Amino acid sequence: MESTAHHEAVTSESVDMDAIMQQVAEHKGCGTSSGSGKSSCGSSAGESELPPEIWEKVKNHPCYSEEAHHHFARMHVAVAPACNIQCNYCNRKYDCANESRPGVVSERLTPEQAAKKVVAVASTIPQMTVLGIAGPGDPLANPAKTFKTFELISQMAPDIKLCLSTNGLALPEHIDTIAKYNVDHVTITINMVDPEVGAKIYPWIFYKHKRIEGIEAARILSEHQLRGLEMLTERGILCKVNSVMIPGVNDQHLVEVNKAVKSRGAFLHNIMPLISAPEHGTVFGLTGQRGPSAQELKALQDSCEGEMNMMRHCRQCRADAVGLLGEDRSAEFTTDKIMDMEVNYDLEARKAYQAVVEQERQAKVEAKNEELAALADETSDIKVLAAVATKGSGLINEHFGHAKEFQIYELSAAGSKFVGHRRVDLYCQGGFGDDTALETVIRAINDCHAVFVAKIGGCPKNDLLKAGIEPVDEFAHEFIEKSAISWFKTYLEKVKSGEIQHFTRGDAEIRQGALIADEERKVCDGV
Ligand code: CLF
Ligand code: SF4
Repeated sequence: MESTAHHEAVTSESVDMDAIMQQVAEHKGCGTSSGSGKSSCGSSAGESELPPEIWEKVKNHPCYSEEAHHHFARMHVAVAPACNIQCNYCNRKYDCANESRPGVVSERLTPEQAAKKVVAVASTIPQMTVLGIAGPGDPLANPAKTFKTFELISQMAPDIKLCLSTNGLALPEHIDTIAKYNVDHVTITINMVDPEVGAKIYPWIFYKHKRIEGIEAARILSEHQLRGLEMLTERGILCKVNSVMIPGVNDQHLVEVNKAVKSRGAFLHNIMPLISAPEHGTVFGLTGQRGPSAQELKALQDSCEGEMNMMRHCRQCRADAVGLLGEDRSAEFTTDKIMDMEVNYDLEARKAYQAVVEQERQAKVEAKNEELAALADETSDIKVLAAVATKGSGLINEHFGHAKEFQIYELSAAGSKFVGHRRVDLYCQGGFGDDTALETVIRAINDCHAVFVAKIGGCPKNDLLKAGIEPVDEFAHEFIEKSAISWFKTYLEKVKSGEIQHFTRGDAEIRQGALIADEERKVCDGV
């Protein structure tokens, strides 16, 4: 049954897809936005930098638009347990590490349970706009469950965008079905385009009822990934490519991957850090393969940014994630709870709520642009990073001690740019501060000059200052980018007047484990 409003909208859009994809291909990386002359890069590209048809597709997708991720939520349903390949950064006890950080596992659902869950979440969280299937194995190694789930959801919740994430091995054979179910967005994890590099990442694939190993396995996988990408973009389906950065294995090679996927029409490239703690029991974890540092990751993302749109706000979320990208509300929607929930899918109420969110977002963009105008004549080439404690909505609205992550912005004469996030241990332990956690927070934001917070106590303030990071609480509950630009203007003035000296900060650490809250959740039951 496909005659839904959602499907009709998508079908009418598809008429002009050739032109749209041409426009996507022509939109390369840093575009210069009209008016201010400031650049806006990658997935931070806003309404003024994208063709209107593309903007319509990405404006409320939290992964495809950096701006949207402050306001709109996604959810995953874990309906796909099996996988058809083996990655050296994966332990099958956990969720697919192509879109999830290892160390957490999801509750498996039937398509019917999944559909009920989507309706329950959409009724509770009206800003939830996207449903993704990202595991816990590979969605296309479980095609019947995956497509049944999409079918049910498109009937029950027609305004929700459908999203799929796959390793790509089975992609070419399922393109028509993906198009048939109006899946709006597809992610393919592509870690290499050279089978010799691939053989170091993938020990085997399972293809045509046979297990194939080594370079031949990587060759088949790569061919299917790239062919699948071409077939999707030919049909006007927006594609994102995820790549796991594995230092010494594929880090340099990812520049080549970036070029290969861009030339095949990928809209967005998401280079993610390898997470390889030994306790996850992955091949890379056990052989001591390290992940990249924060600056190594940023340098690679920066070097690819001139080529195409880069995603930098990925949270490597779990296969049953629910909520804004930086939060995890999955514990509110376990199967037991959903089955008892009375749900009322009110499309009009969802639309009305989203219209309010859109207004908030516009206000944020306007505030930023106003502040940006004051930097118009600025010629300094100083760039600094700033960490921000936020609960969402683009506001500095989180206390230092309550932050589970800090968002990182790069500030320069061009304005502010979101460049990543750093997951941290909670400093506040209910009445007292955890000094060990504070050390890890400082290591996680050690490349930043300032940290913006809604509130901070005296002790962490002093320790941050000693570490060379300025705690800033004067912009509590104000818009992040407007405030950060305002602070940066003052910083430049102080440097120019000689009041302070600008210096380059060091590197920072990317946290290797799962969040504490996740570790307290259910034990693994294996695939
Ligand atoms: Fe999910 Fe992936 Fe769709 Fe997003 S996640 S299937 S594209 S709706 Fe997003 Fe999560 Fe990163 Fe994935 S933050 S892991 S990129
Ligand atoms: Fe694991 Fe995902 Fe790789 Fe399959 S595709 S082996 S589930 S990381």
